[in-house]
Amino acid sequence: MRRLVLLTGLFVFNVCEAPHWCPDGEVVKFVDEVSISVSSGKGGAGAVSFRREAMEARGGPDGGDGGRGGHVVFRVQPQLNTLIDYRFKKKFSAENGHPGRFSNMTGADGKDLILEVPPGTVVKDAETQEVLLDLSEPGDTVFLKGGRGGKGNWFFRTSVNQAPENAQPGEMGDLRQVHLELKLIADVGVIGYPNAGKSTLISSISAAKPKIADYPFTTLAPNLGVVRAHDERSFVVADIPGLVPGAHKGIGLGTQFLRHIERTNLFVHLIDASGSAGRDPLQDYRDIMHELVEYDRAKAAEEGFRPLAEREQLVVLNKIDVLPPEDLAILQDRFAREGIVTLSISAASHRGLRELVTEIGKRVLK
Ligand SMILES: Nc1nc2c(ncn2[C@@H]2O[C@H](COP(=O)(O)OP(=O)(O)OP(=O)(O)O)[C@@H](O)[C@H]2O)c(=O)[nH]1
Ligand SMILES: [Mg+2]
Repeated sequence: MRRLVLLTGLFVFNVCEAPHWCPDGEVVKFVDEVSISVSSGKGGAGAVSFRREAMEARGGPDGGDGGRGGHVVFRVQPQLNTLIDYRFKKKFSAENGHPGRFSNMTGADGKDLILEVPPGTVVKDAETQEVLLDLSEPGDTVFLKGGRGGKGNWFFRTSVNQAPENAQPGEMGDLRQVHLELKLIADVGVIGYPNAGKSTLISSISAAKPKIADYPFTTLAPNLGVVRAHDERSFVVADIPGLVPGAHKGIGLGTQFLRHIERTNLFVHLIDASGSAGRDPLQDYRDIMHELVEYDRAKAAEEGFRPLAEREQLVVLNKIDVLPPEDLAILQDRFAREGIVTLSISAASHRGLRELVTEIGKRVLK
């Protein structure tokens, strides 16, 4: 179920419906994968040509060589973090070499095909699954060489055959079906109470289709969506199962899922502003912050651990479609008086999502 959705001017895609669950406590990794066919260019043909000059009736051979076909090159581009560009176009070909010409002119080489991929991309044979390239460091790797250009008839002249009429055709390029795989780590983690609308948000800004329902703990494992911001770059958002007071003591689903966003620098802290569950939204915010602080306390001794409560957060009031504007203004003001800047959205009706995605994009991609 992969599809393209045009949403308030943003292109948004799905990556992978089934997160690859990783029970050993590592950061959950999701796999972005695509199959494509790539071909290098055919070499240009050598030319058969003879000099034609005013004072020379029978000029010698002067057919030049054909140019080399374009190579297929994988370029590791650190700014990329998904394989989103290969989701729809499936066939990629380098340019063929140009034929040789008269006056012993060599044909131009075909243009190389440069395939930009994020670091961590593994290139496998689509059929055998054999790993062909493991691309982690920035730089270029020639994957398929272009065919050699054919020799022109100038090359074949000898003392006994001074007017050869033969030239070589260009060598064929290579064609391969490959499977690209990338393990993704979320750039943004969506946290909040159960039913805050975390899965609804991810389904509205990406093509991921997590289960959504009006009961708590609908989400039992993180969901992942890839969002493409309007500037053509993309980022990965993970929806974390809901937290409740006492989660650090194992209440509800506990805080076990927070480990999946330990390497995430930005959180969207989503709050049900409608108060539909009978709770106060500002208190919801404090409750979740308290759970983060408790989580941090338990992890403090771990080397390299960076407290979650101190990470950058976008505090987002959701479900504003069912909140009278004056109540929303009062709520925004209550947060503001505590020094908390809020954004307001309706994940269900898409209000404010463009601004939210732009804001996330600015912070993640800066
Ligand atoms: N009116 C309104 N309802 C919303 C909005 N966003 C989500 N909901 C509803 O809120 C309920 C919970 O939504 P989910 O997206 O499943 O919430 P969640 O935060 O993922 O919940 P858990 O997975 O249980 O933690 C569903 O009934 C949604 O339809 C919104 O913007 N407006
Ligand atoms: Mg959910």
